[in-house]
Amino acid sequence: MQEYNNEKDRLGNLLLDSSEEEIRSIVSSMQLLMTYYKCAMHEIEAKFKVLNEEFSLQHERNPIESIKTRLKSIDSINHKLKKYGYEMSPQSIWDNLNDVAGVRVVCSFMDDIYMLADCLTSQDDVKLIAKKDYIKNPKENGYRSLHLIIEVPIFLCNEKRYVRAEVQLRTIAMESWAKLEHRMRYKKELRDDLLEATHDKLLECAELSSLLDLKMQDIRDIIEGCPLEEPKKQ
Ligand code: 0O2
Repeated sequence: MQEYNNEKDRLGNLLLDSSEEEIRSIVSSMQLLMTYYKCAMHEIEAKFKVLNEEFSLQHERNPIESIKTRLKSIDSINHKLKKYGYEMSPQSIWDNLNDVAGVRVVCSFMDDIYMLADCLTSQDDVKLIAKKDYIKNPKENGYRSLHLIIEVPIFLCNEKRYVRAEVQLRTIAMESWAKLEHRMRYKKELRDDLLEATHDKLLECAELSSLLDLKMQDIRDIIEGCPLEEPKKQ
């Protein structure tokens, strides 16, 4: 009952003016929907783990540093639907949002990002819906990442259902920049003078991070391009 009441509180406006029975039905639809998204995240995470294992066996290094999954909060879902003028309902979430399930993959090197994205999207059960390459075309503030909107099947008792999710692939340097920028500025209602005073500095940091990525990849290419030293004879 505790869980039901918490859900009830969090669903806010959606539940105003609804009868107890309607509330129960909305809450249970929302729980089912969130379960679909959670399962989709697990499926995608498993796919990346398999790719990481296979690659590390062949190349003796891991292309993936970390994988994080996140389910969008009800508040954030509500906010986004409102922003785009959609109503808040389970059907509207399903129809209009692509990023309720999110998977973030932090890679060692920039070309690992494209290699993993290609491997994932060429799997025959993965449908690529959209791709935004903020590495080749960084956002105006310097933000870099490769974003994929995909659909993956989840297998339920009596059906196979395709569920949408957002995958973000980025390097360690891109992740550090995005994390700090997110903490300090992203979606914060900062005063105009503060936005102005920090814009160029953040952009400069993003460019330095990008240079770091390129140099690191260069170093790796030199090392990987060289034959291994023969073991010394005793
Ligand atoms: P959170 O808090 O990370 O979940 P929209 O989703 O409507 O804003 P769009 O075009 O669908 O717009 O999304 P886009 O541009 O592909 O970016 C979606 C996600 O990318 C964001 O999710 C962030 O995680 C990340 N992102 C995009 N731009 C920036 C940025 O400038 N700085 C940082 N740090 N992250 C960014 P959410 O749901 O907005 O936020």
